[in-house]
Amino acid sequence: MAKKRALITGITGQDGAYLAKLLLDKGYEVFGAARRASEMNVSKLQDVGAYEGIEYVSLELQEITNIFRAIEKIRPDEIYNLAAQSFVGASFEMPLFTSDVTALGPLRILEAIRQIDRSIKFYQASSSEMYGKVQAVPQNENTPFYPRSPYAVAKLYGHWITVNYRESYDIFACSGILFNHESPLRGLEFVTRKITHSAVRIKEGLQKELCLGNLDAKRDWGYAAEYVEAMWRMLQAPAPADYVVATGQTHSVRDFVDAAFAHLGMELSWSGSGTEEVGTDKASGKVIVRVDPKFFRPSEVDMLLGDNTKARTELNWSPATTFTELVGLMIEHDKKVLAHNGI
Ligand code: NAP
Ligand code: G4F
Repeated sequence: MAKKRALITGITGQDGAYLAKLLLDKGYEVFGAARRASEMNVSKLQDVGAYEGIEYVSLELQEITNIFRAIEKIRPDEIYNLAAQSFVGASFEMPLFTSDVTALGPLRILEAIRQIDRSIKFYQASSSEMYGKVQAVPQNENTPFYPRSPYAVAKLYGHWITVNYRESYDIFACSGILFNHESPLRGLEFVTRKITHSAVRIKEGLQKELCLGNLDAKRDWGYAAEYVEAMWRMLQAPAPADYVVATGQTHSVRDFVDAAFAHLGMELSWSGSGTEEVGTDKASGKVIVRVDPKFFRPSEVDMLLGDNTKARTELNWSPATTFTELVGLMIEHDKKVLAHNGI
């Protein structure tokens, strides 16, 4: 039997690496789409051992012509659209760029599928950020959306255009509403990896303080390597649908900081409040965590908590890694990186 062919956009990102590895292990022919750059960042693909097995294709989501060319040439069975301007904070500074890539990017791919071959299955990387100012707790597939950033508004467009092309043109298109998922491959701009990377450096005396924004924000954090399995399962289901993928547990940024330092054998005491809050290392009496207003967002998502019942029952998917294990594996990775690179 011929191998299935999958095209993954955003191949250089966290999820791109884990999904590529998963599909290669399942015997797929994997085509990885990355935007042309002077040097493509392949470190995450190398970390998971997927770099060699992928055929690379140059693809910019803002440019419809190269999307058509890539799909015509590859004729994939499945397309996973993971590419996006994915950092919420940056979307306030780059709302137009974010909209073009993150909202219109999936439309361009769907339109290419519509015109080239409607049997191509499509996965859209939607986000729990779409719930924003949450209208119910926990959030499931029927919870109304209330986006709070240009990123979330753009993702909401991507979600609805996916639903619309499914309903209008009978395309097997799924929207995965994924809650935050982290890993050692997470970019340093996201709060979890910023914390683990800094905590290890502080422990080793290479950094004095970790400066953060809103410590009270709560997120449903899972392990990325497990979440890509849910993406694949959506495209193997008997019929296309939308699914929440989450752990069903929520923790604050402050909880994450505590867990990271606890894994390193350090305990913090917290004092002050709001922008004056600091975390002090109990053993040394030194302030090692400080709130800095520059990391606050113009509008915040206070709390996310997902209800994964549909994914559990219809896809037989469930998360395995706990919050404490996730923090631990990220810290252990950053310890290795530090020991290896010395920075
Ligand atoms: P990520 O690590 O930030 O990766 C984003 C990818 O998109 C990178 O490969 C990036 O390429 C690519 N990209 C950005 N702009 C592009 C453009 N104009 N044209 C083509 N490619 C472009 O994100 P991730 O954590 O893997 O997340 C994957 C997807 O899931 C994203 O769409 C994200 O918004 C969504 N999502 C993530 C989470 C989460 O918690 N991780 C939760 C819900 C939804 P470069 O290397 O060239 O920058
Ligand atoms: O790690 P974050 O930047 O992730 P955020 O905004 O939740 O977005 C991530 O998850 C979404 C799924 O819900 C994805 F769609 C999206 O692509 C991305 O992967 O921030 C988490 C929380 C926020 O409330 C933020 O205000 O942490 C708070 N925070 C506090 N201090 C900080 C910081 N965030 C960052 N990035 N840096 C800080 O210093």
